[in-house]
Formats: sequence, structure tokens, C-alpha cells
Amino acid sequence: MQYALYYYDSCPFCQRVLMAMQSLNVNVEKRNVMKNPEFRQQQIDATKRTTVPCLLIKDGDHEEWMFESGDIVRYLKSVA
Ligand SMILES: N[C@@H](CCC(=O)N[C@@H](CS)C(=O)NCC(=O)O)C(=O)O
Repeated sequence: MQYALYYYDSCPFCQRVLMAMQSLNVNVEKRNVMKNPEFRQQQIDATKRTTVPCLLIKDGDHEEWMFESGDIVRYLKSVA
């Protein structure tokens, strides 16, 4: 399983997820959509949305995109 968090620094909901990630033993790649327009475009292409935080969960060829900071934190805790 591979994880990537689409986020930007000034988003308080993203900070909530980033804070939780610090205390969890899960390897999540951080993809800043403000610093890298390619990441933003990836998210738009896949979800038609620009809302962050957004967690990409990759299982082989299967991709799931999760929105809502509370859901993301709960999910990461469940797999930590
Ligand atoms: N209820 C959501 C709120 C997410 C949210 O409002 N994100 C803002 C940034 S702080 C955003 O991405 N707004 C732009 C958009 O939705 O396109 C959560 O907890 O994740």
C-alpha cells in the first residue's frame, strides 16, 4: 500500500493531518499542491476537485482518493 497526501501549508485542515502523521508510524509522501502544479493537476484529473487535504491510497493499480481531514486521520490511525 502506498500513501500520498495532497496538501498546502496554510490550510488548517491539512495541518491537522500533518500533525497526526508526525505521531503515526505510516509512510505518507507529502505532495504540496501549491509548490508543485503537477500534483494539483493529478488530483484534479483523478477527482475533479481541488479540495485539500486529500489522501491518495494506492494498492497496485487500484487508487482511492479520500477527502475530509477527520476521515483521513482516522484512516491513518487504523493502518498505523
Ligand atoms: N471539511 C474539510 C475542509 C477542507 C477545506 O475546506 N479545505 C480548503 C483549504 S483550508 C480547500 O481546499 N478549499 C479549496 C477547495 O475546496 O477547492 C476537511 O476537514 O478536510
